[in-house]
Amino acid sequence: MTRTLITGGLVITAGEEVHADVLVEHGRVVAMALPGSQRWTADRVIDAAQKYVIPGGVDAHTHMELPFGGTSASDSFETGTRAAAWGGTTTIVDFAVQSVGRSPREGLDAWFAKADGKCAIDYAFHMILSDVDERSLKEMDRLVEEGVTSFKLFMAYPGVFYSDDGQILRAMQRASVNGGLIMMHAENGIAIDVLVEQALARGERDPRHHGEVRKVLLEAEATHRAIQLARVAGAPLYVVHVSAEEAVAEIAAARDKGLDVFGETCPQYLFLSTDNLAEPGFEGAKYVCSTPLRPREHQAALWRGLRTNDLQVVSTDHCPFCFTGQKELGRGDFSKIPNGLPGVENRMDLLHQAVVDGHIDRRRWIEIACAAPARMFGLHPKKGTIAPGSDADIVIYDPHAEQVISAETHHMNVDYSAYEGRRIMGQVETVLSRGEVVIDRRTYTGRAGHGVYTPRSTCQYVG
Ligand code: DUC
Ligand code: ZN
Ligand code: ZN
Repeated sequence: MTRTLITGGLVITAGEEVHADVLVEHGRVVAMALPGSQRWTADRVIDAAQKYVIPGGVDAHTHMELPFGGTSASDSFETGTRAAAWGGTTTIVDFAVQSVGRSPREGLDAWFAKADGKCAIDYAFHMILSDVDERSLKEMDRLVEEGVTSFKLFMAYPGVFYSDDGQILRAMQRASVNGGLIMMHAENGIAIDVLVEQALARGERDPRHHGEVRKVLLEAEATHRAIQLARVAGAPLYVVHVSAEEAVAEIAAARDKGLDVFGETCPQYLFLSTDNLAEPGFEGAKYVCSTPLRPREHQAALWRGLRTNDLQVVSTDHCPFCFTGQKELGRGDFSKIPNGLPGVENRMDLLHQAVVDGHIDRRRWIEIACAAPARMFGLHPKKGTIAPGSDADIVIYDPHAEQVISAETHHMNVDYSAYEGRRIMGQVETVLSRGEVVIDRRTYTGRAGHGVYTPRSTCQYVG
């Protein structure tokens, strides 16, 4: 097994920044020391002078190959995890889906089959519960024991993924006992469906109306309701893809009461807005996702939430659909545009740009993109940090390189970029996944099947 030495870089973790040499053996970090202070020998030496040495990113919200809106997300586990590696992410937690009328176990097995032997980086699963009944509740216990320790429920999408308040309460009660973490898509889908119908009847058919019917108040109301249900059940709660200032306020108020309520936002809510949804022609379809993009005034509250720790995690909700042939399904009817944006390759870079722009500092960058998602979903300290004993998932990041994001150069299997033309300071140079170099000075050296399934413990912020 190769022994690798990474020399002279600035090692950044959520806890500290220190110039250090990092020694890697058998896929793990074995030691760290002041630069040049040890006479370590190695098969491979990576010079990281003038560079950052950071933990590989942990993207806790992806949807590779998700069947949705009459089509399927365009990245397979193979293409999506390769793109993730290019962007400095070395672990994804994807969502296995329980179909209505089927057991969670069947859904999980299907997702294992999709990912097996395909992934360039390590992966784990959450479980989407679409049918909360006695059988599903019993299976939750077993899934937690096996390392699928988090469960997404939807207050949106009636007839597809939707759970009513009774089902949500039962799942939360179960989670309060078995240690699972409920992840909530908090939008009032019943009310949204009424507004969709009324908008279409008025002839409002363009992509921008997607943002108008999925109202801020309906995200805030659902967030509030989810929090109260979690309190009744005595369960922790993680709210996914928070996009509205008013929803952040609900989470902040709950946290001020000392409740175990957590929030995630995504790059699209931090960097894009309803201005994108309103782009001329059908261009706005590229930006249709749920929760929807908001007016840009909401961004300040999201950045503030990330600084104050009212929001803990930035994941991508990577759910790509090509413009041609997929987003186009909704020409003339915004409600038929498949919901989702690509982004698994862009998250680490966009958040580094946020460091350059002064929204967050370097350690917070690593915390929200690596350490906190690893802790939230039971992967720490194996993932999300650089420390003796941790997996050697390490990125050599050049903070001085400049790049322009473009579909021409990205590696995701999707025909547009939501960030086309955006200038970024900083670029991933080299990536190690469990000690294997998978990106070598911007050449892909990884392989499908290197990535392994990684069972998780329960949320490390609770209990
Ligand atoms: N939101 C999306 O934008 N896509 C997939 C599912 C979801 O909740
Ligand atoms: Zn969702
Ligand atoms: Zn999602």
